[in-house]
Amino acid sequence: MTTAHIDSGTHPIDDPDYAAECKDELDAAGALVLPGFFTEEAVKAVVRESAHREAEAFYADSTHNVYLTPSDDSLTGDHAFNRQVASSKGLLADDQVPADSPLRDVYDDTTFRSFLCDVLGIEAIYPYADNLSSINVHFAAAGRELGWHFDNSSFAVTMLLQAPEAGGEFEYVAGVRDSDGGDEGYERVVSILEEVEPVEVLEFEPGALVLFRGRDAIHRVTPTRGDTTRMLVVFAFNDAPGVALSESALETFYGRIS
Ligand SMILES: O=C(O)CCC(=O)C(=O)O
Ligand SMILES: [Fe+2]
Repeated sequence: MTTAHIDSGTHPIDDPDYAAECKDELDAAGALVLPGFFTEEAVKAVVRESAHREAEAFYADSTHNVYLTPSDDSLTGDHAFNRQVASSKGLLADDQVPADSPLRDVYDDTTFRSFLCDVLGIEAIYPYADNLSSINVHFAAAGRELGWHFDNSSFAVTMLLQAPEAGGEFEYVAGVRDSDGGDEGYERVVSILEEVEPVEVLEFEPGALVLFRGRDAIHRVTPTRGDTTRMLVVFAFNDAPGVALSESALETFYGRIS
């Protein structure tokens, strides 16, 4: 039985043919958008339980390089590795998501998890072993953004809760680096940061499920414009059990380690 928060009439996630179709699309495009994956009621309930907690969100207000690593003094300041971009969005960590939130029903749903495995082509997925990383709610009020970066994890699973009036667009360029092959794509990174190489926009509405291979595709979310905060859920999984983020990563992303 699939949780009622997922519109399984439109998206029959327990049908192997449907999962195979979705896998083909993800493999071909590096991203998969399934509009109306979550019911309107579920989206509304999560907005209702989260919106008033925007002030409790943690804002790192940091600059970082696109590789999310410390800079390297042996390289020049304008090297792709040392160029800094700004990220100013905030987030609620897993331990701030209510126990009875629809987000937990979705995250724990075994049909949903096996669908994700089939689409991603992996055997099994597991929650994070720490109490902060698994389900996060992101907020970007006017002027806030997420700077260009590559993800550490090979895949991301998100759901938009609330779209801003303008801005807050997900921009990306696929295949900029080949992390397995050791090519960090320095030249293209510089060309994208300098707005020479054109970028793509991934369009999605509230309630859509978005699967994205962000380890080798550089991506960002442009600054929100207008009075409506962009709100988005990130469902984070591991392909091995018992994995926690390091204390330094927890400190960077959440400002605390537990
Ligand atoms: O907000 C989004 O749509 C993408 C979030 C993202 O790229 C991330 O959390 O790494
Ligand atoms: Fe990302």
